Amino acid sequence: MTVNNPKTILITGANGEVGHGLIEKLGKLRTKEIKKIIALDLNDLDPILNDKVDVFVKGNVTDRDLLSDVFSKYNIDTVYHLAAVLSTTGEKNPELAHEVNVGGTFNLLSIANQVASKENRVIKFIFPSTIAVYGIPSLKLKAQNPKVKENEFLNPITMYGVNKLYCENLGRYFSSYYQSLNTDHRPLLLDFRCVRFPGLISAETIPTGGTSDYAPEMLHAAAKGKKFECFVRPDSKIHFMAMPDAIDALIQLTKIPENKLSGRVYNIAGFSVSAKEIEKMVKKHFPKSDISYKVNPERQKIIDSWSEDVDDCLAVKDWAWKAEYDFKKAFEKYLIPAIKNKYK
Ligand code: AKB
Repeated sequence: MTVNNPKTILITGANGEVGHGLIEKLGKLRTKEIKKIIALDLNDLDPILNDKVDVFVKGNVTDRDLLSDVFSKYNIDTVYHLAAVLSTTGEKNPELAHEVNVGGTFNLLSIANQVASKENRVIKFIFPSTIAVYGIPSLKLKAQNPKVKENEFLNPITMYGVNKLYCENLGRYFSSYYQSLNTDHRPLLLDFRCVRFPGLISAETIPTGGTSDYAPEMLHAAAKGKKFECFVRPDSKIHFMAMPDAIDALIQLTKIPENKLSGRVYNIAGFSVSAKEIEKMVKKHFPKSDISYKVNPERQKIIDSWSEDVDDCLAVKDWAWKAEYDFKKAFEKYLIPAIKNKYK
């Protein structure tokens, strides 16, 4: 069994928020730890990323032939499968969400698994899941269970959450059980690992199609001197993470030896805050910001069903996970300086 070193990496959904952050970070490791970065996206690559990737492939993760072609051309040993239709867009078009989120993930897992088995080498498959896999039935239960464990409340109410939960299990299946009844059952070489991201806040990019988007949208609107109407109640509480921590989590999880992992799906905690607390923090730094509330009942229902915070002791124990940024530090040391610079 061989593991290539340095790495040849495939990143799907390269133009997305996490794609931007990951390519920026991994781009700096090129030549040392990384041989080649292959980026894939539905749309032309954001020009800002052009010189950080070696190969760009324009295409859809639902196109199995295209993905097979990419795997046969390049000696890929690590996949970051970021392409997804997020929760709000998914509720507007659940069929599309299923096709991309489940169909695309199945294609990649199954092709990566075939290649790993045929070439007798390990392929790591890093998958961002989400707190949307949780579905807490009432605000009372949400308040009573502020820190949800990986195996609790797994009754998602969005297509996106349903898709991600299923794909976590697909990843586990391909890594641990694939064709277990086959008589010539071979060792499984697909190494699937997954983190459940909370709402992410980046200073560089603005998300599209998610439901936790009110937090980054509020901040970016204030920085641009624009009004913002928040679509959830001020007391709505979920947890968030600064983008650099999200990127670090993916990279840390990739590097940890497989025998140190007691599971394949990990909660990771950032900071748990209400929309009102975010508003206050935004106003502290942009005192002229104009923020009001007009609740969208459907999006509110989604946020109410997501956990307020998570118990991440498994990630802490297995790979010493710790977010660098708490709420205050995320704003003071990362978001505010970077965003002021961006819109100056
Ligand atoms: C969304 O809001 O859909 C995403 C998520 C929490 O996974 N940001």
